Parts: sequence; C-alpha cells; structure tokens
Amino acid sequence: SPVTLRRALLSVSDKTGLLDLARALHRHGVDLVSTGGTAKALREAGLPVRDVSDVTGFPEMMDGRVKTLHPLVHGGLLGRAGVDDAVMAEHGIGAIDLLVLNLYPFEQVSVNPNAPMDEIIENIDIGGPAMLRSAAKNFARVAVATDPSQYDALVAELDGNDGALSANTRFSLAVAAFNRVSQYDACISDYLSSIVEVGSNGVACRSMFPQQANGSFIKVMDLRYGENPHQQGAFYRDLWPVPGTLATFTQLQGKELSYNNLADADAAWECVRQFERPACVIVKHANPCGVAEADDNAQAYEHAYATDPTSAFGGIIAFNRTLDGATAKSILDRQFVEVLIAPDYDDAALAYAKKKANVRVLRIPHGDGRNMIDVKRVGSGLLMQSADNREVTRDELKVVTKVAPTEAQMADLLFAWRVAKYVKSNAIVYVSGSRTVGVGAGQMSRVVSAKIAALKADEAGLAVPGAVMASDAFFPFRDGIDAAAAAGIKAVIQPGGSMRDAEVIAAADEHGLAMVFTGVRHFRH
Ligand code: 93A
Repeated sequence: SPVTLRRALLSVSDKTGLLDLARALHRHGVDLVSTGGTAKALREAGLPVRDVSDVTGFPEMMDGRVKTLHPLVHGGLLGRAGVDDAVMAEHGIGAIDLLVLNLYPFEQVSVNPNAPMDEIIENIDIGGPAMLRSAAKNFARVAVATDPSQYDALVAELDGNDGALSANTRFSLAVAAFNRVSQYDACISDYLSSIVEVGSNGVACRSMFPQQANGSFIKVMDLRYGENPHQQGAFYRDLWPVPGTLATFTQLQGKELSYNNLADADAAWECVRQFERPACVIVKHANPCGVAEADDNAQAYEHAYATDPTSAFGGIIAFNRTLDGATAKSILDRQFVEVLIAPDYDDAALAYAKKKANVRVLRIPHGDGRNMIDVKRVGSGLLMQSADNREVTRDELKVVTKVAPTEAQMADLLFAWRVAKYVKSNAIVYVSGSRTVGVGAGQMSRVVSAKIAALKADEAGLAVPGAVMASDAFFPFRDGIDAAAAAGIKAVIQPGGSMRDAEVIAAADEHGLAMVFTGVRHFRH
C-alpha cells in the first residue's frame, strides 16, 4: 500500500539534483533531516532542515567517519509499521520514510592510479551502505533513492499521488539499493585484493589479477536465446563501459540482436576500428571473411565482399567511417545482411536501411578505449588474461630472407597482419592491394589453412600470384611455405620462433619469397 512521506533523511556525496528534490519534498510537507555537507547545501538554498546530530544528540565525529551510525537513525529506518510502534515510542525513535543517499565516490577516486591509498581508504563509505541496507530491507514502509537519475520519477510520483509512494516503487528502489551496495562492495574488494605493495609515496601498486575477482556487470538486454535455440542468453556490459567498444552501441533499427550477432559484431567492429583509412570488415561465424582498406566506403565494401561472396551472405558488416547512402544501397540491394555497424550513418543511409526493416543497424561511436581483460569460462572456473592489444609496427619487423619485401608488399604485409589477429587460429590470410584475397581460419593444422586460403581465392576468382601471406603463429614445418609459394604468394609475415625456422627460411629463399618476422603471436580461439 502507498506510504505518505512525513520525514526524509538526505545524505548525498553527489549533490546533483538535490535541491529540486528537496524543494519537492518540502512542498509535500516532508520534514528534512540531513548530514553535514548536505544540510549546509539545503540551508543555503533556504530550505528548513534538521541536522542528524540534532536528532541523535551526538556530534558528527572522527572527520565524519561516525555521523549516522546511531540507533535513532537505524531504528527510524528499520522500525516496522504496526510491529515496532511501541518500542519506537518508548525510545523516542522517529520514523524515517525516505532515505536519499549516494555513497562516497570510492569508484571514481580509486580508478586514479596516482591517488594515495589513504585517500582511497577514506572514501570507503560505512554509514552510507548501512543506511541503504536498513532502508532497503524495510521496503514495506521505507523508500530509498541512491542516484540522482531516480529523482525525477520520484517527484512525479509524489506530485501525482498526494505525497505518497507506491509499494511497487519502494520495492524496485530497494532492489536498486542492494544492487548499488553490491557494486560498491565489489569495487572495494577488487581494489583491496589487487594491492601488491604500497610505495613510499603512499600509492598502491596493483595487480591486474587480484586474489579475488568480483567485477560488476549490468544487464543490457535479455536475448531470445544463446548460441543455440535451446540455450538461454543475456548481454551484460561493464558497469563503466570502455569508450569505443561494442558495449556502447545504439541499435537504430532492425530485428532483435541475437547472441551470435553480438559476438560477431564485436569481432567485426574490433577488426575494422584498427584501420586508419576507410575500411570494411565482413564477419561470418566470428571470422572475417573479407576485409579491405580503400579510398572510400564503397570501394572498401566491394573489395571485402569480393573475397568471399558466398560467405558474405548473412554476414555482419562493419565500417570505420560514417556510412553513406550510396554504399548502404549497394550493400542492401545486393546481399542479405544480419547486422550493419558504423560509427555513424548519414541520413540517406538511414533512409535506405529503413526499406530493409529487419536489418539490424548499430551505431558505435569511436573512442580510444580498449577492453583490457579477456575472460573465458572453463569448467566452474575462469581463464583471465590481458586483452591482445599488441600492435606491431613496421620498425619491429625483421627481414629474414635474401630478398626483402617491396614497399607495396610491406604495406600489404602489415595489413594482412592486422587482419590475421582477428581470424581464429590457425589463421592464414592472403592479401593483395589492401584487400583480402583468401582467408583460412580455424583449422587444426597450419598447412591446411594455407591451402584453404588459396582455395578460397580461387573460388572467388581472385588472383593470388603476387599476393602476400600472414600467419598468426610460426610455421612448424616448411610445408605451409611450400603451399603458399605454390599458390603464388610472394611475401610472408609471421612471428618466427619455430625450432625449424632455419628450414622455413630456407624454403622461402628457395621459392624466392620475402619473409619478415614480427616476434609477436596472435593466437585467437
Ligand atoms: O563516514 S561514513 O562512513 N560514516 C557515517 O556515519 C556516514 N553517514 C553518512 N559516511 C557516512 N555517510 C555518507 O556521507 C553518505 O553515504 C554520503 O555519501 C555522505 C554525505 O555527507 P555530507 O552530507 O556531509 O556531504
């Protein structure tokens, strides 16, 4: 049943929206009680407010460490209507019907790697979570707000409801409060668990892989099903999503996104966003089946599509530039598309996409962030690793053959290397003129991947002779080089480091190939 508010306790670190909310409460005849800084802000705005210390008869002490930890506060939040009335009267405990509280900014302070540990520890809120829990547990009578984003709806409900809040509202606010406390505690626990040592400057040095890993994820959406229809699925994002990553997408039109759509969209977007020139990546079953960099979107798409028109059917297509109407038209007129991804779309592109209402159109704004940790579930455990964000520059390449790559081959080798990083191992990528001509993915043997790449190029009617090859890991034997040379490959990029490097280099020299070593491997499983 609705509860008419008589008394509210306000204690907020983030004072955003505080005054408007407090004025609305005052208008509805609610008594305001508040902690130091919050009370000051209310008083300065001319609102009548009682200090908590006045209610408890205790001053705020220990630099604010103890301000609300008192039975008169917690009794006021926890007392049950119709059960605890007598004991409340006996001890002079006044009921509090609304708690408006947001916590000390531990999360914001602790992300700063230079913040002294003392300052971070001081931002562990104790009284705040205690009150949130008291108020949330007692949702039968009490309402609790934890974030300024909730205030407008609260005021609207009070205005439309004669100063009362419904049971549904109180319950959903209580759930939000427990969610908030759990995020907050997870963050404190993650932080403290990660400390390796504290420097003489008081700044903590932290491990990427703490003793205990909690993490906090927020549901973005339920999915119709998982990887297969008999599996259930949902998509969660980090509490603070990294700018420029899939989690920041907006869906502009189209059918509901599926589990596989999102997995493939991530691969396509991460691959395409690494290129400087206009680029297009087409993904099927988590592998790029065509990638091209060109002078404009249209040409990039044509080239990417031409690598493997069969596989491009029903693909996920990503661009790193605003998608224009003409390119959108040429894609949608030609082929079935599951998902289109671009940092933005011009009006003509959006208007054209509307004609294919089922096509899912995602906007992912560019940002320079990268996901830092990869997670994979195994058994009832997690494998965690720092994400593969390693980029290889031209100066790192070591020419190991008698002939060195030409300028044009060098550009293609670096392009092929960037693509290979996003192809499932064993990955072999054939490239000519900043476009893939054949991709061999996900094989258990490297030589078969090399043969598949040649077969793909042949099927697409693309000329391999003169093309270059990237391999995500070293060649264990010379057979992969022999297969590539037979297909007409002229230059190779690979990590090197095999026991049989000498044999592999000799094979390349025998075929007159140029080969460079990166010293970096890009397994992707
Ligand atoms: O230092 S505390 O852990 N001890 C407390 O008793 C206490 N009561 C409220 N932190 C406490 N708070 C927090 O103070 C609230 O969670 C809120 O973040 C902040 C509001 O303080 P002020 O009104 O002085 O700005």
